Amino acid sequence: MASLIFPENFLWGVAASAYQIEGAWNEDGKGESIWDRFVRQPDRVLNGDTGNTACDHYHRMSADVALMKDLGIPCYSFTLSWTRILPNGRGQVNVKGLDFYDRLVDALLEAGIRPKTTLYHWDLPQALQDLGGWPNRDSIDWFADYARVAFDRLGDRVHLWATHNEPWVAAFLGYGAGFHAPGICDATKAYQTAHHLLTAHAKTVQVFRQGGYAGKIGLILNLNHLLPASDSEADLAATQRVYDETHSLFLDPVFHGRYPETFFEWLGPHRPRVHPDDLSLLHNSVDYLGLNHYNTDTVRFDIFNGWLKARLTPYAAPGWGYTEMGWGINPDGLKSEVLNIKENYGNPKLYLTENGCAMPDQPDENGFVADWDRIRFLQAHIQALHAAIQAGANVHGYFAWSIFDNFEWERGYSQRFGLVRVDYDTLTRIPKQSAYWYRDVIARNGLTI
Ligand code: IFM
Repeated sequence: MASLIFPENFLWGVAASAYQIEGAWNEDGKGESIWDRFVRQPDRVLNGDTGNTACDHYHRMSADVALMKDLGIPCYSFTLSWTRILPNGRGQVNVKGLDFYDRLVDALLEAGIRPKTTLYHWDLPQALQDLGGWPNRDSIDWFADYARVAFDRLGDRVHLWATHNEPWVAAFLGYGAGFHAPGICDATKAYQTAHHLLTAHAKTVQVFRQGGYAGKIGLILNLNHLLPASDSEADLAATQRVYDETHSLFLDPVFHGRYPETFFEWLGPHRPRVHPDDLSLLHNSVDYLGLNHYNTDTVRFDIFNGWLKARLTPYAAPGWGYTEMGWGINPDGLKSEVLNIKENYGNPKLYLTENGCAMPDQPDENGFVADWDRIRFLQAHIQALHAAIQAGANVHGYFAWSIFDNFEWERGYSQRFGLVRVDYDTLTRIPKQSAYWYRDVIARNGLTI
């Protein structure tokens, strides 16, 4: 047996997002978001599921925090619902909405759990979508103004902030492929959205820094690992294009102050409009980078597949298979991604802000799930992260996705990522084996393997 111990003060946590767990979609003055609208449209979400109730966290918040305390969780990463705070996205503040997050932060601190707060996890106010949404350049100011309201109210107690979670998803699944709200399929809008999300992030960081709020602020990116399907020139070039869209498009402006020019040439008419000052605002606009990592894909040239002319196929490493999402498991992919950030982007301070898996959980007669497959996944990824740290990566924390089973977007409730099972009929929470296993990892600050 060997022990893999993490650095002192390494931050262990769990993550969840507002729309996926809160429910109470139209209570206490909350406004409509693009997801509230999207789920009501036919055939958008599997089985017609909605986040109307989700895990009912809005009403069960105190008990949920108590459960996290029991499970020994040191940090809880949650997101704010923009329309709970500003029902129309701007203008009138909804006091009851802000009060909810105020109570949540107080409850966490009281329980000895550090709050980590993300401003945007895909639930744009519908009123702002009606004005054009993220493709409208005004979205930069809408977002920064909303962020200021959140900083003013919570900034005395929340000292770890993120602007966006996975802007690639918001831009390309929301405005490009249309699988996510607002369900638009338009490549030009998708790339413009990516640029506006980034610039809104940078402007918000400027507000944070100039406002003298205490703490650190970062950006969270989903970086899947990519492997070319072969050494052919066509597959290598296709892999580079997918890398550029998922990685360089977000990392280059933040860490190098530029966009990937060759990729922008490839985009031709879809190339986003960038104002002269945007890149200087973006350069060095994070105190830390959040990395969400789940899976690896191989990439093959495919002339018929989208504007990138690339086809992705899930890749599972030898001895591993696929999760319920169909995602390929390859723990080494995590190590490669972390080391890529270290080597090519200046070894910034990094948190592994999401990692986990949907598995075919089988509850026993008491609702208990002995999820050894999830434990094996988590253990291997934490081990890979440890190896990256040993190789010099500047990693400061790990967050398991997710504390609860929850609403998995277009797949509804069909996918269970939680350390804690949620019975959707009774809304009872039942910690799985993995929750107790993770409690031990946290207590030891590492793994025994
Ligand atoms: O559930 C999502 C989350 O909202 C963003 N990151 C990936 C998770 C699993 O798909």
